[in-house]
Amino acid sequence: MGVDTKMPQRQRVSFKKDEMFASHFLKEAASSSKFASKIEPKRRYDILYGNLNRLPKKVRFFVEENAKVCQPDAIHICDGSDKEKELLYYMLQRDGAIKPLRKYENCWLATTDPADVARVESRTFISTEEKHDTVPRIKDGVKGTLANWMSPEDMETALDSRFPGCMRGRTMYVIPFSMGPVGSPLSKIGIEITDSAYVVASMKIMTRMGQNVLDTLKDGDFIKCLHSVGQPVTGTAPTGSKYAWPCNPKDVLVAHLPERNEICSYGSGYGGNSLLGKKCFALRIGSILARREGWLAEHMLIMGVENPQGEKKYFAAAFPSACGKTNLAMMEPSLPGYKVTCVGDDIAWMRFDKNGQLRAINPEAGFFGVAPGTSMKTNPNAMRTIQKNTVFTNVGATSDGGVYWEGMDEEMPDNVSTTSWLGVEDWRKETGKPAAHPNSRFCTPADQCPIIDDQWESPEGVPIEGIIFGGRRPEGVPLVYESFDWNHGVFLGAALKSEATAAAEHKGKVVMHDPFAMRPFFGYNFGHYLDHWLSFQDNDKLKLPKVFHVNWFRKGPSGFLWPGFGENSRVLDWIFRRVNGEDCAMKSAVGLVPTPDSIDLSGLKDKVDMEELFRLPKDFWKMEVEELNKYFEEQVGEDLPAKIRQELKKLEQRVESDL
Ligand code: GTP
Ligand code: SPV
Ligand code: MN
Repeated sequence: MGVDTKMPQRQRVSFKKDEMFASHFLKEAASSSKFASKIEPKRRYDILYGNLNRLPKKVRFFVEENAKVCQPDAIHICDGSDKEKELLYYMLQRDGAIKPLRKYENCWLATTDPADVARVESRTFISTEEKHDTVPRIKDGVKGTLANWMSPEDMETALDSRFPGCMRGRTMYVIPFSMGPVGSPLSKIGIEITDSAYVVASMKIMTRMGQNVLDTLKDGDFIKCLHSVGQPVTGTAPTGSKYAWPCNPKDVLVAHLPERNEICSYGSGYGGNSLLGKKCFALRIGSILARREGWLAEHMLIMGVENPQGEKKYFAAAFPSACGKTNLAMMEPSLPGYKVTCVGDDIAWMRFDKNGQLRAINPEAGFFGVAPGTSMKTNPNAMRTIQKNTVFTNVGATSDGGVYWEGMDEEMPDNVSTTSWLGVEDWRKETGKPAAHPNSRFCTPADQCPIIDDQWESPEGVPIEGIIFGGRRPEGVPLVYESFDWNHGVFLGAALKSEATAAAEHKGKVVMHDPFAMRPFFGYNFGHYLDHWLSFQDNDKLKLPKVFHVNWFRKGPSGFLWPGFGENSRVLDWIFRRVNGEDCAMKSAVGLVPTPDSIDLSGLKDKVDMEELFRLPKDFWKMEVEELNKYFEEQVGEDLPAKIRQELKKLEQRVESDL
């Protein structure tokens, strides 16, 4: 790689030089800062890159305040330039944090500490003055599963015992980033402070990052994101020494302080724990802003679907983590004449425009996609996307400079060996241990996707005509059905369940509730969230999209009943026709299901047992109703909107009378 090995000139700017400026803000900070007692006003910092003086005042104050607390050796203010990118990758490689993958263009491999491989839901908290703003009021003795609340006092203690001095010996990076196209009325700005260069490199891919964001921000407000790997080092990274992924698994804390527009994350350098624009900002804080401002921040892909007649519609779909969003968003339809384009694969920010049309933007600029299971057969467009400028984490490495993971489906020549994500050389399948961690991921720029939608960066967003919910349901839940109306659609979201996956620390394949695929990502009380969704029904100027539920994961004796992936286009075709008002649905106990033969199976290679795919076992649904009732009563309690309770009652009656 053509890296300029000359380090940037060290500008020796110290805080002392700006004492008047700093002391003014310090005084102001003293009363409000959560770390006030720990401030050491005399410390000096090297500014390694960028210019503190040119930062907007509020950003500069945020940086100075946290520099005094975290006490890094140096500060690097990101400008998002190519030069900076080269410098970062150079340093990461020099320190052993990433290795080049010579088979591809500008691709890299990082492997983490085996204890830092996924989101840590049990250590993720939201702190508000009023507990009820964050979690539903439930009975004493019941463990809530819809967001973890922490009191501001406990949060103060938790933060105070972690952040002071946490960046000693490290460089503090300042990342100005925009969620959504820079300058779009739907976009929001954040500043992430981090001591991980890996996080900077990832944020550069996942968000719009750099000087242009600061230019747009001017003196406006932003979401304050503070991140530390939580492992202070003394002295600088020993060049050439064996690299150890910095983290502090026993003290992980992912904290949200919505009343202060702050996110503070400590101890993990991986994924949603550390790329704070993603789940922390775009979903948890985002959902709070959305409710306040009358829009929706959702864990949804956004896709364009063009039918053989050339008519195009956009859909948004919410599936829980590792349940198929990236795959659906990039699918290569098997049905002739259909064309799919990708707007986003994980998060949708949606707002009704003045004509009552729901419009969505993808706040991200990259894909942080699950690697295992991605192949030329399942997701060829993802495979094509990741051939360049991609950072892979926790996948296997091949001796010819490539990557490897379970389900990649590629013949390996005899003379090529694989090193597993844990560093086991000459790894063999027979060991029974995977070459790649099940939550290993690729981090890749969205604009490299060959089917990226031509409107994917449109500032006003794309028009959404259907919302699709889905999860991994091995039993009882049909391939596709449609809600009777909006309220029933909201109920389908509320009742969403799925088998646990490796995206978080859950063990085993137990079916868990994951309402709206947002269980780990709600920023506020789920009961209030339901009220917000239901409220759109009251405005008759809004064109409410149709709502669907899909399940690619129903199982029979010999595995999945439905071939999935590109064949899911057959289900999209039915959904498309329903949105166009075609008479191809009939009532069932659970919702509107396809009339016989209305799902196009032409050209399908293997026979599919459609009867079994759509069977509604009475026992199963009776249990489902009972279990949902228990869940809503225990977990949402008095905060459950009456309309949702009514929908459940209606489902119960239909199950009793129709099945
Ligand atoms: P997050 O990034 O964690 O939010 O995940 P995601 O929802 O984007 O899931 P993704 O598309 O990465 O898929 C996760 C896993 O499910 C991969 O191993 C896929 O191969 C598998 N998968 C996706 N779609 C299908 C499908 O239609 N059928 C089957 N059987 N598996 C699928
Ligand atoms: C998810 O878990 O839903 C992800 C991966 O998209 S992470 O960014 O780690 O949250
Ligand atoms: Mn996700």
